[in-house]
Amino acid sequence: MRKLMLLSVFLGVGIISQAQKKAEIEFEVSGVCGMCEDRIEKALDVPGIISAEWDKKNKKATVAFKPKVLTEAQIHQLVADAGHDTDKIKATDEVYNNLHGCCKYRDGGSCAGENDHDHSPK
Ligand SMILES: [Cu+2]
Repeated sequence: MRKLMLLSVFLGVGIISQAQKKAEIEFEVSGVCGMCEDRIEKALDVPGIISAEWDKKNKKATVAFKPKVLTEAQIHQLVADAGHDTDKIKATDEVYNNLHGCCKYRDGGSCAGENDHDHSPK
């Protein structure tokens, strides 16, 4: 069982390093709720992005992309354009102000009453 796992790890690494077509980054993105998650992931639904995931608990976005098509800075810009601050690029006040009230992460927005009930202390 253990050998099999090791083997698949080696195979996986081999494929990625051979192709050199995929990069993965993780960075901080401010946000509050499931709506934010949809918005962030939708903003990253563009050619060149293989997968994008935003974790509302730790505010981390994990993005797999093709470095030949997009740069890391462009990815941060896409998120900022959707109204969410990243650890590199801040959203403009204009887009930020258009966010749903409960998504206003800079002003302590919280989506209380949302069906997923996240009442954990901050
Ligand atoms: Cu939200």
